[in-house]
Amino acid sequence: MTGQPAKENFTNGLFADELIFHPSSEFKDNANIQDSRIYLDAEENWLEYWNSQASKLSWFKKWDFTLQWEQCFAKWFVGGSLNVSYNCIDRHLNEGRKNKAAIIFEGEPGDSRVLTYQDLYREVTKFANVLKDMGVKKGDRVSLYMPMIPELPIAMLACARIGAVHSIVFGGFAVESLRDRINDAGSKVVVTTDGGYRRGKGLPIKKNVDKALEGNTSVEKVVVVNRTGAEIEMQEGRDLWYHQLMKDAPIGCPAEPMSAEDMLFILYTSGTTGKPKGVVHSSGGYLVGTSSTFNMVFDIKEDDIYWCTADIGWITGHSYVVYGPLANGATTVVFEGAPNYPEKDRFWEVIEKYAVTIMYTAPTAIRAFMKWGDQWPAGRDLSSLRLLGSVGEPINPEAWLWYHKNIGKERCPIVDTWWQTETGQIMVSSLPGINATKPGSASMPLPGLEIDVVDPAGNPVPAGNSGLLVIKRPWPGMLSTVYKDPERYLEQYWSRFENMYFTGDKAVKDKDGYFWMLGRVDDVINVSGHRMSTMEVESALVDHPAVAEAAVIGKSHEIKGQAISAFVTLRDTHTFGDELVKELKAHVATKIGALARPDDIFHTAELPKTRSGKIMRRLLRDIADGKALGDTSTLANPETISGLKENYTE
Ligand code: 7RM
Repeated sequence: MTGQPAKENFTNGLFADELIFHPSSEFKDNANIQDSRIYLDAEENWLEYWNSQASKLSWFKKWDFTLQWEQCFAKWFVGGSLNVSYNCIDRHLNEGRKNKAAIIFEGEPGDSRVLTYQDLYREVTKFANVLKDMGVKKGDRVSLYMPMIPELPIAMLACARIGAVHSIVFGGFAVESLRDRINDAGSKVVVTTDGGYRRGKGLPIKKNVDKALEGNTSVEKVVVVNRTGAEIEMQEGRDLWYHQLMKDAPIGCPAEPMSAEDMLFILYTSGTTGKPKGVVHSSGGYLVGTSSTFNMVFDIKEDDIYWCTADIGWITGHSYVVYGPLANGATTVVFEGAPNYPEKDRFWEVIEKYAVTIMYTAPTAIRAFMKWGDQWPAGRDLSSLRLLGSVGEPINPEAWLWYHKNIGKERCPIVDTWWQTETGQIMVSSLPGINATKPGSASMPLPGLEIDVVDPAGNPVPAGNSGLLVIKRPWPGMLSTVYKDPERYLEQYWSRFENMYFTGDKAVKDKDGYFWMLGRVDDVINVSGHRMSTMEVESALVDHPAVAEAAVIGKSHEIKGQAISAFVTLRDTHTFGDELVKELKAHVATKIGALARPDDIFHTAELPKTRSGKIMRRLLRDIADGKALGDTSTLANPETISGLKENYTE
C-alpha cells in the first residue's frame, strides 16, 4: 500500500538496516556543511550557535539577550532590531545581486515573469507606500487572499517593510473560512485578485472576498490585482485596483526598524477544535530560523534555481518559497499552476524550462506522479536537478525510491524535512552533504535542537519504540503565541508535559538516532499534506439541516495519505440517499473549501460513544481501515458497531 506511513517498513527492520543512501563525494565536497562537528559544536552551546546564525542577518541594532524564557513564552534576540524586508531585498542590492533573479514566476497559462532583486525592491517599496497611504500602520493586520503570483510575495514584503502583520488565507479556502480568518485577525485591508486559474477554469477569488465581507467587518479597503480579467464588482469607496494605485506610487520606502520579537505574520492552522488557531511568528527569531535552515538543508549556492512547489498560503510557502530563499539572496520559483495541467508533465516541464537545480515537494504529489507513470518525467530534461526535498507528511519508502530513481536519477540526495506551522522552520532533516539517508525516515534533528520521543509520562522511550514526539528546548522559529489567545498556546503545546513542547505527532527513534515519523495522535488529519481538524469538518456537516450528529476521521488513502470519511446521524425530517450525500459533500466544500470535501459519507443510527459522551473516532478509523476493532469496553452503546460495520462494507 503506497499510502501507508513508514511504520510497517520500519518494524520489519528492512529499511532501517539495509537501505541506506550516501551522498556522492562530489556532493559532499561541495556542500555548504561538510563537517559533522556542527552538531557537537551547536550542542555544546546552543545559544551561541543561534547567535552565530543570527549574525548572518543584517541588524539595525544588535540584540542584548539571545533568549528570554518566561513560563513557556520565548522571546528571541531581545533588544535587537531589524527589518525582514530589508534582509530579503535591500542588503542584496549592495552585495552584487541587484540584477539576479529573485523570483521566477510561471503562470498557469504558461506566462512567465522574472523579477530581479532590483525589480523586487521597486515593486515592494511602491506597494509599501500604497499601504501607508491607505493608513496601514505598524501592527495593523492585512489579509492576503491570492493565487501564486508575484504580487503575493510583494504584498508580504511590503507589509513587513512598514511593520504591518500579514495574514495569508490559502486561495482554496471558501467564504466562511476566509471570513473567520479576516475577522479573527481584525484586518484593515484585504489584498486579493479578480480571479484565479485552476486547471484552465476560473476561481471566484474576488467574489469570495465580497461574500466574506458582508455584514460587520473591520476591513476598510480591498486592493484587487488584475490577474484573469474576470468580470467582478468593484465596491465604490472600498475596492481599488492594484495597478492604478501602483501607477502613482513613489519608489523607495524606509524599512521600519522592528523589534526582533515584533509580529511578522499570523497564519491560521487547524488544531483539535473547530476553530483554527492564529499561529503568530516573530520577525527576528523566525527569520533566523528559516534563513539558516534554508541555507544548510537546501545547500543553496549562488547560481541555484530553487523551486518549492508549496502554495504560499501554507507555512511551507511562507518559510521556503519566500522568506528563507529571499533572505539568502536565492532565486525562487513561484508556480501558479497544477501538476497535471495542461498535461501530467507540467512540473517536469517547469524544471526543464528554468533548469531548476533544487526541488522541494510533497509525498502526495510524488504518489500521484508514480500513478501517472514514469513516461512523464522521462520525456523531459531533468539533468539540472542536484537536490530533492520532501515535506508535509511521512514519505513512504516506495514513493521515496521512485522520487530518487525517476526524478533524481539516483544522483540527487533527498532531504525529508519534518516540521510544522508552529515550528516555523525545518526541525528534523538530514544535512545533505553529511548524513546518509534512509528512505522513510526524516533523519535527525538539525543542529541546536533537542527533540525526543517520550512515553505518556514524559520519559524517553528506548530506541526502536514508538512514543510521542516532543521538543525539549526553544528554537528561534517557534511560534510566539496563538493570536489573541495565549491560554490556548499554553494549553495546546505546553500542558501535556512540563517544559516540553508537544508536537501532536508520534514517532520512533531508531538505534542510529534516525527519526521515523508516524503521523498525528490527535484529531488533526493530514489530507495531501494539508492540515485539517476533524471538528472543523464535523461542524460544517452539522450546520446542514439534515444532520443531527457527525464524526469525521482520516482514512488511509493511496495518494492523499489520508482522505476524509464522515459518519452522520440524521434528523427525522430527512432520509439518507445519494442525493443527500452529494449535497452534504458540496455543503462542506462551500463552507470550508474543496480540500475539506469528504470522500465518503456514511449513515448510522447512532455514533459509537464513551459513557461520558465522547465520540470514539478510533473505532470509526478501525472500521474504515478494515481493521480488527481494538478495545470496545468503554463503549456505552456497543450495539451501534455491528450496524456500522455492515453499513460500511455495503
Ligand atoms: C510543514 C508542514 C504539520 C504536520 C506535522 C506532521 C506532518 C510534516 C512531515 C510530516 C512526517 C515529514 N506544516 N509532517 N512534515 N510527517 N514527515 N517530513 O507540513 O503544520 O501543515 O503540518 O505535518 O504530522 O505535525 S503543517
